[in-house]
Amino acid sequence: MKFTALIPFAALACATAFAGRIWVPQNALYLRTDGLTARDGSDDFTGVIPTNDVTDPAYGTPATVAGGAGGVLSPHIDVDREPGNAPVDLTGDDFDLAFTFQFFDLDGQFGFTENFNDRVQINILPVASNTDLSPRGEAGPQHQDTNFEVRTSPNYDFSATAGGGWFHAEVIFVEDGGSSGSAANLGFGFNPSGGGIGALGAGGGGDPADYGGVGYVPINGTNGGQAIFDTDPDSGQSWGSLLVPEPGSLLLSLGSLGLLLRRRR
Ligand SMILES: [Ca+2]
Ligand SMILES: [Ca+2]
Ligand SMILES: [Ca+2]
Repeated sequence: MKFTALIPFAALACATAFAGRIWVPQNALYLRTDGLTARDGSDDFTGVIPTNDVTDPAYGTPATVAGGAGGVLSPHIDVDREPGNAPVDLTGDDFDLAFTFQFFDLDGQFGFTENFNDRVQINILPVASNTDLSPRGEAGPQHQDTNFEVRTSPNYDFSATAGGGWFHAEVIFVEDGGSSGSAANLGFGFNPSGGGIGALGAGGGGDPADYGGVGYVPINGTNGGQAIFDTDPDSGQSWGSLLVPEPGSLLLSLGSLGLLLRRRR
């Protein structure tokens, strides 16, 4: 797969740089790790987490094996149906898909839903801003669903701790064998108001109609359309991914992005 084919150019055209950091709105970072052939759960959630270092030589690698590195920008987290919505690849067996992104939530209460076959893990960390991923409080409780055809809908409530603001999300989807993707309806979604959609804390039972697809309009089964994130009144941003080049390479990185844009035209 060509590197240039993986980059959402419209998003990069909107990307902005802050003191050596590049914010790419409305994109997640994605990596697929193949070769996780254990079927006893022992290699669940071991897929490589994307790095947001744009200077990583493996950046743009669509698939890797344990020990690899890199990340691919994806304008959506669409895990609904095989073969997948590029660059997300749901074909084959024995892989993990790992996504990271940052989002703003005004009151610190929100929820996710998933019905991914086979398994899912979600980690949420309050961070300083979309251009500073320093923690600003304790991480939320780690959510795991290791049942392959059960919808789970964890809610989060940071209102009494870190409060509203920016959050870093890390989501890992596991496939062993058989089909992969959503067992029914929306495979993975977000709701910006955690209250009222099941008990707060891990495992609330959400209606898929109350959750939106991240960065896309789902077309399979019940769903709430495209997810809506709150807007940060300071930056005007709602969700996306921060890329962090080495300080000395910022101009090189920006120049490379510009070169890609010119080549595309
Ligand atoms: Ca496995
Ligand atoms: Ca909220
Ligand atoms: Ca499966």
